[in-house]
Amino acid sequence: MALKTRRLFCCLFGLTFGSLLFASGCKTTPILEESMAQKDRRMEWWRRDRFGLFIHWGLYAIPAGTYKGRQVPGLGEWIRRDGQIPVEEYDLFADQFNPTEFDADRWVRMAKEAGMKYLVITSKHHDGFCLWDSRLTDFDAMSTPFHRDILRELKTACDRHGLKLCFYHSIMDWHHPDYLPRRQWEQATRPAGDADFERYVQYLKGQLQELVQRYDPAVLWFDGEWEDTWTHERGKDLYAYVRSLKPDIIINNRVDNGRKGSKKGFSEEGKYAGDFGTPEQEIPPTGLPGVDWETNMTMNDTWGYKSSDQNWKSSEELIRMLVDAVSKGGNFLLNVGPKADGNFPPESVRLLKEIGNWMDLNGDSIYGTAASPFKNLPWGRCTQKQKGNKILLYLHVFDWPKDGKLLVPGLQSPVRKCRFLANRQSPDCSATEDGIVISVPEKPLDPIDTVLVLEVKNPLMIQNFPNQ
Ligand code: FHN
Repeated sequence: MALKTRRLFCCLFGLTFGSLLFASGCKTTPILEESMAQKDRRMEWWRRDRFGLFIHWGLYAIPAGTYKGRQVPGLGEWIRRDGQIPVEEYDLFADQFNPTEFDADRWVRMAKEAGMKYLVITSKHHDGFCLWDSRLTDFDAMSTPFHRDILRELKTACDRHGLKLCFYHSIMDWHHPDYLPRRQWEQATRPAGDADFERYVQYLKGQLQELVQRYDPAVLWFDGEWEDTWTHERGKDLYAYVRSLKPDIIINNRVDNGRKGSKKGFSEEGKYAGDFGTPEQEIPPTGLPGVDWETNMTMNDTWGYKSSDQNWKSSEELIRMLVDAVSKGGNFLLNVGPKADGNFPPESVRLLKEIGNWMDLNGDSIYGTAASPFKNLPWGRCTQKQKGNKILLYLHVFDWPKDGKLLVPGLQSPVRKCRFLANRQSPDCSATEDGIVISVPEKPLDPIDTVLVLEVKNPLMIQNFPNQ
């Protein structure tokens, strides 16, 4: 049997029966016998699109950080745990869930106009509440006064506007009677009793089957994988199970338990299941060659809506974070926590619009680009595209040179073309022993990030100076 056919057979066999075939010496990705070429094909759209919207929405938007007149410290979506709200009391929020202003089409249009290409929404967060019409529980949107299938409406809107719909799904579940462990503070009032974690895993898989078969998500973004009940074996099994439901789906590394702490987000390469790393609220100092990763980031401090959280980042900070992540070979997933009425907070609307204004003129320097070939640029970042025998270098200038001379240190390649991305004007460009010097006007086109595009011949010639 030809190698390729054998691999394909192994892969299908592995996927169909959910068994895991460890790579053994052949050039394939670990965990599941899939060739690197197959993985590259599967990841291609994700690596091209670079920029997505994260949405944390659920019952927690109703208290919005305040419970029984008391501001509860911590993240908005953690209020049941941080407010030590008994499950019976928390469930009552379901009777109040009626986001009459919810308009999936408006949400998706705001994401699209911000330049986002995919949308990751919490199908179920740690509180266990489900945003779709699940046959496996009544703790879902259909059992509330709202009585609508939110994920179905978002799927229709994403298909209409050409965005990929993706789901965040929490392994940890503070509502399901079979999930273990119980929260420390509720063990006396909510004892484990005959809780059966294996039965919970079947529930988890049953809901994932509903989600994949009904809404065809492009990514499953797992979370809540850090408790002892979630083992490496279970992580590998769940990865294979979901891939068996939809072989070309992309799954993050939180399906397994290999992350080095929630702030690092990466798993030990090749040993744990998952297609990309998930650094949270931070951008790694450098990218990791050959490793796919995506920074997930809030616009303020909390993921789920919290009315007291007014610590909003500026569009300058967020645009530069997007560029920084992409310049290191990563994706950027920017979060909005909608309010209980179904509206995005006005600050989020404004920030998405401001980011979209920049992306309208400069999106080419983000989509389909690869990491910078430079170790360090004192004035900003660089992203690049290879097109046949030429390379496009997108120079992202955050700090505008006061003397009108922008030095690209160490670049030795002759520059064929040099222009501003936003208005296509061509400044003078000259080669010096220190690198390429571009004569720029007194004022930047965009004080947040002015993008210049250099076209050079492949292969790139860069001399790295010792102090760079
Ligand atoms: O506990 C969650 C948190 O609520 C939020 O969903 C973030 C998003 O990445 N993930 C977990 C914290 O690491």
